[in-house]
Amino acid sequence: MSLKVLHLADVHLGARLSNFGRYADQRREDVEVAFRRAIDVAIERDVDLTLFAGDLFDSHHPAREAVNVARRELARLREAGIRSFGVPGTHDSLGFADSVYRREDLPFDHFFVDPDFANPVTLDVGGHSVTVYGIAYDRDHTSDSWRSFARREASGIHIAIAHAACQDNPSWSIPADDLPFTSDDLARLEVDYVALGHYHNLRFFHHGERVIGAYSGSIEGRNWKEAGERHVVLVEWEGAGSPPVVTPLPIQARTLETIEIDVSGLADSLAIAAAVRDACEASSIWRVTLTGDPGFVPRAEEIVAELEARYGYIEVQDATTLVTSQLLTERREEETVRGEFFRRLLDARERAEDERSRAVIDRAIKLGVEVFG
Ligand SMILES: [Mn+2]
Repeated sequence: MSLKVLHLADVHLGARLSNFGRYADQRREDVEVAFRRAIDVAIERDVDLTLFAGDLFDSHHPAREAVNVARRELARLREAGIRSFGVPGTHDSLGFADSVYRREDLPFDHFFVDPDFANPVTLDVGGHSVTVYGIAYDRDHTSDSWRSFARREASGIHIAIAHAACQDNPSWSIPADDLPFTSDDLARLEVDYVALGHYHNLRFFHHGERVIGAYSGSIEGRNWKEAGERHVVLVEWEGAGSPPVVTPLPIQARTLETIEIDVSGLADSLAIAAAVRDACEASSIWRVTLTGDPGFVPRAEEIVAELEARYGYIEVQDATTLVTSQLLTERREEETVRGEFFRRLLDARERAEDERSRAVIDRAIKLGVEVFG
């Protein structure tokens, strides 16, 4: 047999994304575009199953439009004959009496609502058996869920879905709601693949050489911790017992990217804007950190205003220093109040013991340049 599965998680439909300011509406569109693409990929690749590992919605009570988007995309899977399995997440938990999953009849083929893995579903795919386990965390009923997992006596491929937090470090205190587990817990399940949600960056888990599970990550970058490509994971088996072949597929509508640009030697803020244009392609959303010593105070707001039309949304952070500039070299020689001001700051900077104090003094020097010239 061969089996093809698409694993996705952390779609967060209905998130406000207000951290993108005036561009928030467009970012919400971007999430929908990425989600539509994920469903397109499932259809184009002709997968047998899709697995939704939680946080399909950003809240347990999402806006009507978000519910409609989910309903429409799940219906497309159904029309294409692709079966879909889901579990709730932490954002869209079943624990709320008015949880979206209690109120809405979404067209999943199976949505797990039990507080443990005790009720898997065994189904027939092309004459072969596939067993899918899922869990919906419930603070009143879930106890050591990972260790109580029992593999069902069924031939074929076994897959688990969970929205859960990997405890890489035993000293981390992860709340029980986040269903903490270790890599060993995953290996002990003895299933063929664990589709995980919760952590928003792609990560694979191995047992020896073999992949035993993954976080597929968010499908669109929600903040700067989610920079770079966002994925869904295609998982394929040649047959029961064979290791899965896993392929992360980039799915994001727009990539968040960060870059440092040394602006030493540039003449003014317009020149900096031009340098950003050269370094950063328009298809991505950027956070630009300016470094070096430009000899003037870069005006981040001016640079953003200059570039907004091209990027839709862009952040500019000024991490430049004026310490070695010609301007400061001249100022510190002056027998004036202004000269004294800069001398004292530069002395304090030399004595500063950490990066943070130096950054504060660099900021004070820039304010001085603004006030005194
Ligand atoms: Mn999430």
